[in-house]
Amino acid sequence: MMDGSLLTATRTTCPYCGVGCGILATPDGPVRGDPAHPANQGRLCSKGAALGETTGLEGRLLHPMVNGKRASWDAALDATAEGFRRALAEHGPDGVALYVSGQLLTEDYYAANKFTKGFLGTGNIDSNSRLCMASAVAGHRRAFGEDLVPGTYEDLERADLLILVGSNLAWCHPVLHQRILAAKALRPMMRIVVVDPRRTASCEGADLHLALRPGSDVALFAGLLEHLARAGFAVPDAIRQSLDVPALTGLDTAQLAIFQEWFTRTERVVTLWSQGTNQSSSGTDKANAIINCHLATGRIGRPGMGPFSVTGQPNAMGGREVGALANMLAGHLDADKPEEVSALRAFWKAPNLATKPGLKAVELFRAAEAGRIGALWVMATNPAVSLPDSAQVRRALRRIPTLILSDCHAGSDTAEHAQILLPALGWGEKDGTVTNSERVISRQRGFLPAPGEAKPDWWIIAQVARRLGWGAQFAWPNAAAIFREHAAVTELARDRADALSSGRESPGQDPRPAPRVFDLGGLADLTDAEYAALPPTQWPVPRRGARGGRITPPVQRLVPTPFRLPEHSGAMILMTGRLRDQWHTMTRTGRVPRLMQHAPEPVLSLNPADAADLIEGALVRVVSAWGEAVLRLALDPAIPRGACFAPMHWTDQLAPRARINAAVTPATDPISGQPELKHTPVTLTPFAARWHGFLLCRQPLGARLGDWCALAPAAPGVFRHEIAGSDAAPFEALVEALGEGAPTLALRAEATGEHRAAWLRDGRLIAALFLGPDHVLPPREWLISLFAEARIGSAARHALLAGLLPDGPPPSPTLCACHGVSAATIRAAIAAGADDVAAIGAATCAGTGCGSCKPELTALLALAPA
Ligand SMILES: Nc1nc2c(c(=O)[nH]1)N[C@H]1C(S)=C(S)[C@@H](COP(=O)(O)OP(=O)(O)OC[C@H]3O[C@@H](n4cnc5c(=O)[nH]c(N)nc54)[C@H](O)[C@@H]3O)O[C@H]1N2
Ligand SMILES: Nc1nc2c(c(=O)[nH]1)N[C@H]1C(S)=C(S)[C@@H](COP(=O)(O)OP(=O)(O)OC[C@H]3O[C@@H](n4cnc5c(=O)[nH]c(N)nc54)[C@H](O)[C@@H]3O)O[C@H]1N2
Ligand code: SF4
Ligand SMILES: [Mo]
Repeated sequence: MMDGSLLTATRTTCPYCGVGCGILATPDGPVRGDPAHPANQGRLCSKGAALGETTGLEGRLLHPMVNGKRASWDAALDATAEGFRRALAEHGPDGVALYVSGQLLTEDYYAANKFTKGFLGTGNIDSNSRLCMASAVAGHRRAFGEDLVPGTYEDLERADLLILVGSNLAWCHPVLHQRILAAKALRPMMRIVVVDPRRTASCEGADLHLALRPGSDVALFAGLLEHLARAGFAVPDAIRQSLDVPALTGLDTAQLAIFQEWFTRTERVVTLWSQGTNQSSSGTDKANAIINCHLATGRIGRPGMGPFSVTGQPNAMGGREVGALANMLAGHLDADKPEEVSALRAFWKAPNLATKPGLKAVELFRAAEAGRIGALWVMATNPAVSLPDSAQVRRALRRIPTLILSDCHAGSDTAEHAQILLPALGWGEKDGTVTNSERVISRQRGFLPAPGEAKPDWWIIAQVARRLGWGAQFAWPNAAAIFREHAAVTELARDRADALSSGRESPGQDPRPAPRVFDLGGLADLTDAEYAALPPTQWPVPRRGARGGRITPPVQRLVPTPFRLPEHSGAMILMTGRLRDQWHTMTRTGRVPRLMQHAPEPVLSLNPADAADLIEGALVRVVSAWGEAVLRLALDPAIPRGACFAPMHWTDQLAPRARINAAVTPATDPISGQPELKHTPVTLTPFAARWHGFLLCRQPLGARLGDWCALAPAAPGVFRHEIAGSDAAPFEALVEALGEGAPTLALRAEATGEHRAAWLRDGRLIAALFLGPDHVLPPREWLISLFAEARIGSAARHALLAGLLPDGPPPSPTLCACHGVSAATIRAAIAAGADDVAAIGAATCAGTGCGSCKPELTALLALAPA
C-alpha cells in the first residue's frame, strides 16, 4: 500500500548498526523501513523505528565554539589550522593526529584520511574501529591478504548450520537476526549455535548454546580444526594443536562432540562473529581460528557458506575501504608495496604521503599523555567514554594543547575537554554513502535543513586543509566528487596489475600480484545525478566483469593460532557490551523515553551463586587495577559463574559513577591493537550507601545529585533521577534543587529515615521525591504514569506517598518498546493461553511492531509451566 507520505519520503539509510537498513523518512513523520532495500526489505528494529524521535535540536551543537565561547566559522577554522601548524612546528608530523569514527560517511572518512596521511604526512589517523573491527581486519588480511568479507546476508539465510561467536545478534543486529529466524521457520532443519559465555537473547530460537569460558574461543576452534583433521580434511601439521578443549573452554565433552559433529557433517556452514571475538587480547587469533575451519573444509565463497565478520557501526566497512586506520593506506592499497605507495602519492599530488604506520588508538592516547601530541582532532566519537582505562584517556585529553572535536552534540564527555568544537551535520541532514556488513554501499540522503551553522564533516576538513596551503587537493564541490575520487583510488592497484599482465611495466619484487578484489572502478565516473540516485550497490564494482555477490578470496591461507590463556584468568571477569535499545554513549537513544524503558538504570548482572554478601537491587562497586564503577546489581542465572556483565553505555551526562570503562583494562591484542574490552579482572564489593532515593520531575536536574545518580527520561516531559549517598540524606538540599517550594504532600518517618514528598500544581503532578535507608523503595512506574494525568483524582492522591494504588496492577518492566507492553501483561496473556509469539502479539500487541522483543517473548514462553 502506498500512501501520500511514502511517495514524498526520502530514501536513506539507518545511522545505527552495520546491518545498514534502508529507511523512508519525511521531515515530520515517523520513519519507515524501505521495502526496496536489500538489507531489511521493510523491517526496522526498535532503535531504527524511533529515529524520528531523535532528530530534534535539543542538545545539538549549532555553532563553532573556541575556548568556551561562540566563534565564527572563520575564527574556529583558523584556530584549528593554527593548532596544527604549531604542533607540526614543535613535534613534526608524528606529533599531530586524527581520531575518527565508523559513524562518518565514506566521503568524510576519505577526506580525513587524505588530509592526515597525504598532507599532514603522518600515519596518525586511527578510528573507533580500532575498538571494534581491528581484529577482524587483521584476521582477514592474514588469511586473504586483503580485508575481505566473502559472504552475503543471503548466505546466512541459506546456511544449514549458523554459528554465532561472541555476537548478540538479536540485540545488536536485530533485523539480520529476524531474517535468520524467518529463514529457520521456513527451513526448520537449519541449526543455530551460539558461542557466548552469557545466555543472551540470541540463544532464543537457537539449537545449541556453548557457554564457553570467557576468552577461550581459540581453544574451541583449534579443537574443531583438530577434529576436522581427524575426520579426513587436510590440515597442515604446523597449524594443528592438541589441546585439552573441555578443560580450557569449560564445556562438557558431550556438547563439544555435538558441535564438532554438526560442523563436520554440514556442508553449508556460516560462522558469524562480532565483539566477543574481536575485543580480545587474542582477537586476531580467534578470527583466524574460525577462518581456518572454513578454509580446511573449503566452505567459503559458495552459497550458504563462509566466515562472516559482522560490522558494528553503520560505516565501519566504509572506513576500512578508505583505509582510515593507522596501519592502512587508502582504497585497500598496500602500504608495504612501494609501487602502490608511489601510485597514491602521484594521484593525490601529496609529496609528504606518510610512509610508516601511525599510532593505534590506545598507543595514541598514551603518547598524548606523555606530551608527544600537540594537536588532536576527534570526529564523531566519544573517546572519554568508549576507550578503556578512561582515567588515563582523560589525563591525555587534558594534556593535549589543541584538542578539536567535530560532533553534532554539544555536551559529550569528550566535548568537556576540547578547546575547539565544530558543529557537524547529523543524520537526516548530511549526504553521502555508507557500506554495510555485506559490502552494500547505500546512500544517506538529507531530508532536514541544516540546523544552525552545522556543516558536513568533509567540508570542515577541506576548509582546514585550505588554510594549511593544500586547497587545490581539497577543492571538492560536493560529496559526489569525493566519492568519484575514492572510487578512482581503488583502481590504482588494478591499473598496476593490468600493466604488469600486459607487460607494459617491468615487474618489481612481486612479479605476479594477487588481484585486488576491492574495486569501485565502475563508479568512478558517476555523474552528480547518478550519485544522487545511486541504488544500494554491492562491491566489487569493477569497470568490466562481474559485480557484487559473494567473493571467493583469491588468496586463502591457514594461519597458526597458538592458544594463549587470557591474562588473569581465575579472577572474577568483567565482560561488557550492549543493550537492546541503547546506542553507544547514548547521545541519541538516551533522549528517547520509550528506548529508556527497557533498561532505565545501569545494571551489573551476576550469577546468583556468586553473589556472596551482595544484595540484588543494591549498588555494587566494580573495582579493577585501573579504576571503579558503581552499578545496580541484578542477579541473573544467564551469566556464567566467575563472570559478570555491564553495559558500555552510561556516561558523565547520565550516570557519572557508572561509566564502566573507568574500570576496563587497556590490554590489547598484539597483532591488531584492539583493546580487550570483554575481559577485565575485577572484585565486587557493596557500595556503602546510607540512603537511596528517587526524584521524578518535569525538568532534568543533571546527574550529579548525591554520591551516585542515574538520570533517564521516563516519559515525554518526565525525568527520573535515581540517587544514593553515603552521608546523611540531603532531603532539604534536593527540595531546594528542585525549586518548586514546599511540597504539597509530605511524609517523614524519623525512626526509619524515610522522607516522601509530592508537588501538585493545578491538580497535576509536578514532582515526587522518595528517600529511604535502603534500596527498597516503591516502584516508579505508577508514579511516572501519573504525570500524564490532567488531574490527580482523590484515590491516586491518597495513594501517592505510598507510591502504589492498593489494588493496582503489579509494576513490571517494559519489554515491547513499540507498544509499551510490560512483562506482567505478557505473562498474563501466556497464563490465559497464548502459546506462541504470534498469540502474544494478538492478545497484547507485543512483538507486532519492530519485533526486537521477540526473543524475550520466546524466553517468557519457555518459562511458562507446560
Ligand atoms: N543495540 C545496539 N546495537 C548495536 C550497538 C549498540 O550500541 N547498541 N553497537 C553496534 C556496534 S558498533 C557493534 S561493534 C556491534 C556489537 O555487537 P555484538 O558484538 O553482538 O555486541 P556486544 O554486546 O558488544 O558483545 C557480544 C557478546 O560477546 C560476548 N562475549 C564476551 N566475552 C566473550 C568471549 O570471550 N567469547 C565469546 N564467544 N563471546 C564473548 C558477550 O557476552 C556479548 O553477548 O553492535 C552494533 N549494534
Ligand atoms: N567497555 C566497552 N567499551 C566499548 C565497547 C564495548 O563493547 N565495551 N565497544 C567499542 C565499540 S565496538 C565502539 S564502535 C565504540 C563506540 O564508541 P563511540 O564512537 O565513542 O560512541 P558514540 O556514542 O557512537 O559516539 C559517536 C559521537 O559522534 C557524534 N556523531 C554522530 N554522527 C556524527 C556525524 O555525522 N559527524 C560528527 N562529527 N559527529 C557525529 C555523536 O553525537 C557522538 O558524540 O565503543 C567501544 N567501547
Ligand atoms: S537493525 Fe536496527 S539499528 Fe541496525 S540498521 Fe537496521 S534499523 Fe538500524
Ligand atoms: Mo563497534
